[in-house]
Amino acid sequence: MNEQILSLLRNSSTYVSGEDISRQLDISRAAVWKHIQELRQEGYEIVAVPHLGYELVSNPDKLLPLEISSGLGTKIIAKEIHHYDMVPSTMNIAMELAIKGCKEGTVVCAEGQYKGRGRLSRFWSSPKHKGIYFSLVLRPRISAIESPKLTLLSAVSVCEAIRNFTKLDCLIKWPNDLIIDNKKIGGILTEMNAEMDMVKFMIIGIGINVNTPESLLPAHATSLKEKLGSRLLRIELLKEILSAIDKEYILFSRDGFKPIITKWKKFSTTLGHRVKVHFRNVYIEGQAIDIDEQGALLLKRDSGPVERITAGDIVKIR
Ligand code: BT5
Repeated sequence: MNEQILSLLRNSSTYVSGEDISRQLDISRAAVWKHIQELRQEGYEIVAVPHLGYELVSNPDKLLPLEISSGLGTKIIAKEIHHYDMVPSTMNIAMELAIKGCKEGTVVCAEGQYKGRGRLSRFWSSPKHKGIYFSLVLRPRISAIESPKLTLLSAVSVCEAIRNFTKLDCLIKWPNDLIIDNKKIGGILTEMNAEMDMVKFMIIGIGINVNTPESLLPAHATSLKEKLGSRLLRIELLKEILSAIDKEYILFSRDGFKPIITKWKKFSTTLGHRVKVHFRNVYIEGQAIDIDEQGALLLKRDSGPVERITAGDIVKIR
């Protein structure tokens, strides 16, 4: 009902009377008032003028489901959206929903996280109302070994969305870092549940520093606001990201992984460079020469052989 009232207010260039709302939606005047109060509590600024009615003055700077869905037009992604104020991590909530059988494309987003996490349980700084933090449930028909493909697909989608939205030169550092001017502005965390080697579901966690001051971020991190010099509407960027993932995911199901690799290579800040890979106390150095059709990094070692790297952190040497 709140959604319908918002839509009436949005579609009117002037005040909408309580009587009109009550008649059009077939609810009592008291119910209209109750819903207006609820919307105000969510942060919508709605003025009420006696004898004239209600007017929507401004939308809240929150990632509210009503706002995300409005005009989104995706086919699979974000048909179901759960929004929270502060949570430990959106990953855990999405995991519980997925286990209970939620719809593919379900999104869990939060205004802030106090235990936001990266890979290997590293922390993810998620200050309230500053960034975009969400987890997405996917049920791709792939084997567990193919799961890195979805990390790369997500990275390509987010990178494209940021480039379109901000015109900044966003790049991808293998496998999951979003980079602008050598500083990290976002990251992707993929967790999955597989059975008999087939993926049952995957949770894609995405964190982007949008209006975050560098003082709230670790060293080597920055935000879109720091780069652009002005604040961005988080909700608009989130919508752009969700649309991009929807598009890439549908293409992936139809045409396979090749088109994603092509795009990934275009945005890569890794390929063609000498890098050091670190994984579980092992360091390997070499030339990052390619990505294979499963999304693994191919590293040519000085001693000759080409190693296939499926996980780890890399540092660019030159
Ligand atoms: C990542 O891990 O880059 C994946 C981050 C995924 C975060 C999202 S937010 C929504 C969802 N819910 C969660 O709880 N997580 C996901 P990794 O590559 O391991 O990078 C972690 C490292 O990045 C940390 O060790 C820090 O050095 C650095 N870091 C922490 N917070 C950062 C931030 N906000 N921006 C840039 N770097 C950060």
